Amino acid sequence: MRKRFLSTIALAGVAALGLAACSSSDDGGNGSGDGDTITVGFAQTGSESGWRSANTESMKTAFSAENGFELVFNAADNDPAAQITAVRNFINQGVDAIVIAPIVEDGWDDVLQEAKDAGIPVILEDRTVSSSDDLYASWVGLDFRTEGVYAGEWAAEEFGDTPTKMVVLEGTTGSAPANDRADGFNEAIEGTAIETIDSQTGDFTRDGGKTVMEGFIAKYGIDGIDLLYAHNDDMGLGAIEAIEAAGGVPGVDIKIVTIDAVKDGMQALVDGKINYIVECNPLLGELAAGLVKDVLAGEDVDKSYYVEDQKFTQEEAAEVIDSRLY
Ligand code: GZL
Ligand code: ZN
Repeated sequence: MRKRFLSTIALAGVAALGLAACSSSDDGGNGSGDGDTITVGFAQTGSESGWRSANTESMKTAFSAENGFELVFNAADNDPAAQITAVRNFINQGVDAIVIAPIVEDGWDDVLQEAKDAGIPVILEDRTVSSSDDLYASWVGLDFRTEGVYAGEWAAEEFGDTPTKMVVLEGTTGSAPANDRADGFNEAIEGTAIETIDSQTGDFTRDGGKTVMEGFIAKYGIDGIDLLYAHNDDMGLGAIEAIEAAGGVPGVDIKIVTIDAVKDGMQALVDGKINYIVECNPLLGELAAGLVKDVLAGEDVDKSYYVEDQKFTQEEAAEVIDSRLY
């Protein structure tokens, strides 16, 4: 499948298309987006990380009244069952469109079919689902597998043939980023002397990262761990607390590579406590809003839109940290 990467310009272009498509003609339809307010139900994962807060802010800014939306927001506290219930409530409420950042990939077939039967288009943002893509109109997000490859390529470059003991803080079990970041990283380190001695989920939260890292340190000791791969900055930041509490020096005794590049993660990178960060861009709101308008206006849209990610060394982070939007 040809991947369509959107640079920032293209990203704005698609969003503008969506916004323009529904301001040109005013058919005064039933919330079809032309002249009327579009009621959108947004089922967010929860508020598990700094990344999530930035994503929620981006979505709320884009799905604003001045942009022609009424946003019905639900945060499911990282509970997949609660998130499906929220989507079912949106269907019963008769919203014009539904946007979902699915906590986990599986279990979506039934409720997506119900939305389809109710004639309510679904746009996915951020994470993806394992359901057939005829059950949703479009998806916009990041290439999690490539993020994992970038992190693994750094580790392979950094450690090469040196026997290296690595522990992994996995994202939410069953989530697309956790699955794909693991796959990409492992592919990139094939053939190196990096050995995964332990791997557990910290559920993308700081507390989760700290608790699991405390367990790893209790089991292996600071000296028994050379490298930590954390699927997001927040778990890496929690691990840093655990390493320091045990008298270790994060970024030196244990090298750390994470994914997201949120402000606090980038600060830790500048401070030398993290060694490399792969970005995962949370600013998806404008594109998602443009897609909702395009879909409601009957425009042809692709099934997936990928937003480009960057990656940062400590030096590169120091250069950009003050100008970053999140
Ligand atoms: C990735 C996103 C992940 C972030 C975490 O796009 O789904 O969820 O990497 C967030 O920080 O909790
Ligand atoms: Zn229109």
